[in-house]
Amino acid sequence: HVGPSFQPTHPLALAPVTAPPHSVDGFVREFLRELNTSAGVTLSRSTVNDQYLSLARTVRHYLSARWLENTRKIRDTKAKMVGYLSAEFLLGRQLGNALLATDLEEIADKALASCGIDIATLRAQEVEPGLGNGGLGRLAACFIDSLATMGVPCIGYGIRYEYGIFRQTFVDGQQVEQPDTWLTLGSPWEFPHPEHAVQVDFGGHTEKYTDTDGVERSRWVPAWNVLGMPFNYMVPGYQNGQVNTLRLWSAQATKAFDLSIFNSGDYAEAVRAQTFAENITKVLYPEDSTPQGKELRLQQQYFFVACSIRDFLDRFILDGDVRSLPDRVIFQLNDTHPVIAVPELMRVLVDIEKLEWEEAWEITKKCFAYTCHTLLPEALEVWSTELLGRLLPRHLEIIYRINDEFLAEVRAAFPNDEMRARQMSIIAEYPERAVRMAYLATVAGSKVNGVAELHSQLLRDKVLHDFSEYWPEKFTNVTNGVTPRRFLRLANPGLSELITETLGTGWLTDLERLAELEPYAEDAEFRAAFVRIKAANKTRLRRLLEARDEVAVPDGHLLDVMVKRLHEYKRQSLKLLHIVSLYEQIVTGKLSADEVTPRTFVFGAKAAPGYRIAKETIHLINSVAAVVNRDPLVKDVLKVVFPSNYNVTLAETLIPAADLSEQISLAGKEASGTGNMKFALNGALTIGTDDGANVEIRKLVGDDHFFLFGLSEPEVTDLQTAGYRSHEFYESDPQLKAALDLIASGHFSGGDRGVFEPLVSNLLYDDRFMALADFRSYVDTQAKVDAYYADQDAWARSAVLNVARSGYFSSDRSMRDYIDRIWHTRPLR
Ligand code: Z57
Repeated sequence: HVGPSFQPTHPLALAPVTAPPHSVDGFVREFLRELNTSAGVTLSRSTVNDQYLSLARTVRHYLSARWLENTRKIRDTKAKMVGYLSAEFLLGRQLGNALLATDLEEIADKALASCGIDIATLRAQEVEPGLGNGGLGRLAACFIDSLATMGVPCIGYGIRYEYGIFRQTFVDGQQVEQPDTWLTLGSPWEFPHPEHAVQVDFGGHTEKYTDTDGVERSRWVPAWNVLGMPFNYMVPGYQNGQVNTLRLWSAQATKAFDLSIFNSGDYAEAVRAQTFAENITKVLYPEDSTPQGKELRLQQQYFFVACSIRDFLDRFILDGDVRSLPDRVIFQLNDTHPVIAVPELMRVLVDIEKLEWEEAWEITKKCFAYTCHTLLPEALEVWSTELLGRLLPRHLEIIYRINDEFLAEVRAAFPNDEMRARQMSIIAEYPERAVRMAYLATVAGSKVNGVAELHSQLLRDKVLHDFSEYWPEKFTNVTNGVTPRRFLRLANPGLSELITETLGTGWLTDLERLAELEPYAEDAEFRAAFVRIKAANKTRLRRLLEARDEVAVPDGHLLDVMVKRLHEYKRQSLKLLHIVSLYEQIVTGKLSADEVTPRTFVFGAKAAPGYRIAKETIHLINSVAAVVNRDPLVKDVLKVVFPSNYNVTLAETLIPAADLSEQISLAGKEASGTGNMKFALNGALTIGTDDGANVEIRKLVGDDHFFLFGLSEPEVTDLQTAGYRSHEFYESDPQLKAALDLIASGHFSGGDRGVFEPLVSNLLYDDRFMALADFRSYVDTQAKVDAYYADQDAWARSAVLNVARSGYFSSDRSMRDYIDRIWHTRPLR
């Protein structure tokens, strides 16, 4: 470690780091140097992987100079930073984004071509870091992209899972999970920093003692520990010379483990201990919105936030004055996963820094803000006090004290209202004593936000009602957004070029400027160009799916796409009932094939491995696809495509090709949705319920350019209260009955009625998410989609208006809202 007294004498060591020359020759030289010195091969002997790794490292060199400078500036100016704490960062491939950020796309193309290499082959070699499940993880990735682009100092803190989200394959139509070995071919984007490793303690007990100042204190006597090894990733802003940091933690065994090896003489036992430590960051939990309450998961959560808080203090609070912390950082809690950071900061301030409890609490409250991403009660994390007390005894003590003081306040404000105090308690008593992490976050956070207008309102009215009554000013909304760099410029270069030809440059970092496209919706030539681009994107998708999945996507179809995690509340089964119904009507002659608009239905979805109904739904989609796709009666009219392993990379080809975006969750269940924004931005029309950010999309693009259907949230609540019996909808709608009966008959399971019986029964006798109640409205609206699509000109006009009116959904705007309403940080310079 080089200390402050280190005085370099060579003049080159004193000069700032410089990037290689921004030219084809400069790039070639750097690339060949990487091949020779890092990969250790000559160009003629190099493999595609050697070339990809060398290309990645070459691009990295252009960024690192700016990165080092940026980090220095943040430290010197003591700028307030955002510390984005998230158990997931679903980054997607890095190469394309790095080339775009450095404005090296053309140069790299030419440089590699001159070496006889097609850059597309190298791009395809990259395995995306899938360190997230879905919306929440991808949102974190969009946010750090926007902050870098806006020059706002941010450090993302998360977990470097050795295995990210599983690779999905289908065997006989059923999902089979394979480990995601994303690191095996090398990871050129990360910088390991063993010198910044941090020790994290676990287990043991607490004890009272009298400190040297005579004060009675509590201290933690932990039983075991692991080492947190940081890996840095550069987060480049879009062509602005700003590079922020994402720091992901990996668990390793500490010296204590090594010592136990030496002492025990039991080699196998000692290695087992090593493995035990490294297990903590071994794998991403694949449940999206349904926490399993597993001990290892709590270990992951504490591990990464303990590392991150220690790291922030060590690297940015150089004078050791922890009282300045609120001026230096705001930790944004991405859902409840990092909420154990609250008692951890209290522990550091009180037990280690020896601050008074009251002062520590004032600091802690200023340092955190909490984003809630759900409305489903089963998604709200609780940790049993038994487990928490066993793994983190001191933290449990701290949580109890936070709760005692909070409840004393509540009781003072509402005397004789013990029910209220009990309802608001951070500690739940039934079915077991447990810590409600969302309540802890709400009590500790300076702000609590939902992720779309409707969601934030429902948080205030329902999920956190008592808290919003008590602290109305604490609650706010920040509607989600998506980064237009990845999801428009990189994913849809054709449309991006058309926009630049029309508006000039600048729109990519000022997305509201898309509004200037509005008049072009009336311009036949512009519409024709738009339609050509959509067709080219479909061709690109067709080629990809042919190569990737050996499926044929017909030409000239309406492309209807539903891609998202598989979840009952998202209602993939409703989409499926529509398909089965169309099929049933055509096959039985109730509907003539030439009355329906030829459509290709695309699904992409992973199911949590333990989520039975979700997995059965995947099986049913594949089974329906198999039957529909080989039936000559619907040939050329209906096609169902379900490529396996939907991920960010596939999304980037799929979304720009879509005509119709399916956003059909039961109203009041989808917190926001972000896929909905990506589709609209790429000129797909939405068929959707009045849920999450759909509400805002519809308001902005206009009712004439959005297909709304289904119950509203208040109607859902009323129907629930009145008593929902899905069976009645089945009985009273012959079309719905016929579709469900066809599935129940075994038609899609080789005559076996048992295979999909649980799914059918679930819909008929439970249907928690009211798919049957919304069926009629859905299929009627789909008929309107068909009719509208027949008017290609009107459709294109609406599609262009969707693009023109989606500027609001840039994650740059979300970041401005966080800054104004929550963080109060400023860009550098
Ligand atoms: C997750 O991806 C989301 C919520 C969760 O509670 C968990 Br756990 C994972 C999603 C919501 O379902 C989406 O509606 C939302 O758009 C996304 O988070 C980002 O806010």
